[in-house]
This record gives sequence, structure tokens and C-alpha cells, in this order.
Amino acid sequence: MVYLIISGSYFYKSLADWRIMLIFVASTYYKMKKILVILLLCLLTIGVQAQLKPRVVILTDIGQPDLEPDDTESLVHLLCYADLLEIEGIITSTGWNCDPYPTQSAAYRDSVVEAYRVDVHNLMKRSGQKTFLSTDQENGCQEMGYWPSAEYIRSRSVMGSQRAGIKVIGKDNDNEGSELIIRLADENDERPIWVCAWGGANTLAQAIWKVKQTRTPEQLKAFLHKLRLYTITDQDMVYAMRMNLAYSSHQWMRREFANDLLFVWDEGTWQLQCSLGQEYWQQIKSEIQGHAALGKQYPDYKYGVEGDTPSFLNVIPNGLHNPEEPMQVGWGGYHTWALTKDSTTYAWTSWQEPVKSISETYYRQFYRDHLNDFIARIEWAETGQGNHNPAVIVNGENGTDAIVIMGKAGQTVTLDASASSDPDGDVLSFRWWQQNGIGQTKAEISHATSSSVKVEIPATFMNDEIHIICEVHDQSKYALPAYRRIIIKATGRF
Ligand SMILES: [Ca+2]
Ligand SMILES: [Ca+2]
Repeated sequence: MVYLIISGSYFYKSLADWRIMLIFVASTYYKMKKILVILLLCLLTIGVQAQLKPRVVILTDIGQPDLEPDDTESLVHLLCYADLLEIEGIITSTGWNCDPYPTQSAAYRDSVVEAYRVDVHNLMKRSGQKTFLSTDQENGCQEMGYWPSAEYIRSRSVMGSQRAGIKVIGKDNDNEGSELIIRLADENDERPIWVCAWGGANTLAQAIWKVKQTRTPEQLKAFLHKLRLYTITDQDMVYAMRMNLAYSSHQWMRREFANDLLFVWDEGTWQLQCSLGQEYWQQIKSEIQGHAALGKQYPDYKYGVEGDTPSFLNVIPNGLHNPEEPMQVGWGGYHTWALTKDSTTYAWTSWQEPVKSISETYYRQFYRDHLNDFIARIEWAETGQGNHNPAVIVNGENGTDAIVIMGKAGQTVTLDASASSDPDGDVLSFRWWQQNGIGQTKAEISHATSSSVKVEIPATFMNDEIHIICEVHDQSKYALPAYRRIIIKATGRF
């Protein structure tokens, strides 16, 4: 019971409140009816599943700041979100900047993790967390809002493939990183594992190769169905060889496992992320660099700023999209299933028009939001206090999952977010818009900046979906964002 009360502090507040209240009632009742209490607690455990974080594995070619500073920047950024992403592995490996990966370069990762060790005590105040779970519990499923210990992150910091290209894949290329990926996918855990490739994804290809050699085709499929890959360009080779896409194990993965491995090949957002960072560099320099131990690790950029960041922004559960659906635009861009740059394989990608422009337009639109969000977290790291994001409640539904509504041609749908709240009691502003590039029907939204809107479904609406985003900002420091996606599906489609 004590454990339940403590862990309740990591939950979303509303969940924590009623659960703690029930536990309080249960403890009073305990003195009278011991068996009833045990039954009640069993029901609570079964009936209330706290929201778990999405699982991520990072493959990084982090290196010395005069060679690859942007991976260090992205790692600082990532660790500021360790409460929203279950960091299952930070695996060092080859990328554009090196082949082989120098073993000693992993020290650049370790020094950012060391900075996290210093700052986590302040970051924990953001979710009212007082202590860390035991090692066993941290290795299990982590609830949303839980900041893991630096020891946990360190235990997940391993070496992956130190050579690049499809030719090295084979039994001599098994490594700690590929074994970790296999172990994670074998865990009894329904959640997918998002592999974010900041360098090459050779380590993932090696894991898949080994499973293919040692298991049945059905077992291989089950393994692949656990994995998602979001790769920042194709870096399974050194930069000078980047046009030789057949050299890479990425092409092998796309060709062999197109139907079973969700593969996002980002060519539409990382360059923009790099250049927007340069545009906003003065702000990044004054509000991130040098602030808290993590900010002190944030180096000057060389080519662009945080080029690898879209890969994990894509997984942060902020209500904007479901990463399982790459056409739902999110902080990591917008991707459609298409022939890739190698002209032979397919993936979810954004290199071609008009997809590239749609993705870039949204990336530009969201950039201020995710930069502000990051800066607010650096402030927590530095001072142990700051602003919290609002919570968007649409038509009475809390949480971050999309709300699905069935709608008819000619119908008017009311969407009401007036019950939305802010943990700091801040005043909220609203903006409603329809996502471009998904569905054909254009709907009219009346009073798009009020808390409640009417969506007019046109008479032509049939076999289609309308995706409406409710975007909320608090009127407080950094104007922190929150979103909610509402999908209106045509009645009779299913
Ligand atoms: Ca990189
Ligand atoms: Ca707030």
C-alpha cells in the first residue's frame, strides 16, 4: 500500500487524486474488513492501468565536439524528456562521421549522462517525484512522469556496431547493442520499441539478421512487429559514401522486411531542424547553453543544430499524433509510404514533393513550441521549478490518444475543450485547425480560436477522415503547448 501511495505521485494528477483517495478509504476500511480491502486493491490494480511511457532505443555516432557536436546537443535534449520516454538503450555506433566507431568516443555520451545525474534531482520536482524505484522496477515498465536514475541510464549505455554497411552484417558483428535490442523485443511487453537512428542503424540490422538466422519465420515476424525505425537520413556509411545507398544495411532492411518493419526514413525534417536551430541560435545560446549541468554539456553547432532530434520528438506523447501513423503530422514531421531515394525500396518518407513541403511547413510551425518546451525543461533542471504544460480535454475526454468521432455528410460536430486545465492554473489560449495531407475533405471550423468550436462537414464527405487538431498554449512563461487530435470518420465506412 505504501508503494502505491508513493508511486501515485508520478501519475497524472487526476488519476493520482482518485486513486490515493480510494487507497485512503481502503486503509480506513482495513481495520474492519481485511478481505474486502484486499479485493478492492486487486480491482484497482486490474482496473486502473497507469499510462506507460513509449519505449525508445537511441543509436548514436556521438563524438568529439569538433566532429559531431549535434548528437551531444540531441542527447542533452533527450535526457530532459526522460520522464516521457522510456530510454531503453543509448547505443554508440558508426555514422556519417566515422567508420570504425572509436571506442573512446562513447565517453562523450557518458559525460552527458553524468550531467543528467546532477540535474535529475531538480527535474524530478516537475512531477513531484521524491525517490527512484529499485533497479528491478526501473528495468520493468516505467510510468509516464517517472524520471529514471542516472545509474539506470548508464546501465543502458552500450556499444553497438563499430563498422558500417551491409557487408559487415554476420556472426562476427554481434555486439552488446544488437543483443540488447533482441532482449528488449523478447520482453513480455506489448509496447513497440522505437529505434531512433542518429547515426547508422547497422546495430538494428545485426539484431534482425541474428533473429533471422536462429528463429522460425513466424518468430522473426513477431520480432519485427515489435520494432519501429526512425532514421535520420541513411548513415550506414561515412559521409563521402552517402550516395551509395546499396552499401547500407538500411536498404537490406527495407527490401527484405517491407511488410513487417515500420521504417521511417526522414529526409524532410532533419535539414530544416538544423537550419532552424541556426536561425534561433542566439536564443539557444542564451537560454540553454550553460544552464544546469546538462546545458553546460550543450556544444556550439558545427554544420547544423540537433539534426537527429526529430527522431525522438516523433515519439514524445503530446497528443498531436500517433507515431504508428506517420501521415499524422507530429513534432517529428509528416511521412507517406513511397518509393525511396534509392528508387528500388519503399518506406515512410518525406524526401519527395508535395510531402516534403507539407512536412517542412508543419515542422516550421511547431519549432517554436518544441524549442520553448525544451527551454522550460532546462529551467527545471537549473532551478527545480518552472512551468508545466496544460492538459487538453476535448468533449470530456482526458489523455493524449486521438478522439475518434463518427460523422455524416452535412453534419455539424461540436468540439468542446473548455474543460482543459493547467496544473499551474494558467489561462489558456486555443487554436483549432485541420491537418493537411491526410484525408481529402476540407471542413469549415467556426470560431477557431475559442475553447469550443463547430466543425461543418461538407456534403461530399464519404469514405474519408477529417483530422482536427486542438492546439492549446498556456499564457505563462514560454507559452507551453499541448495538443489533441480529433479524427472524424465517415459513418458507414467501417
Ligand atoms: Ca549523428
Ligand atoms: Ca502552465
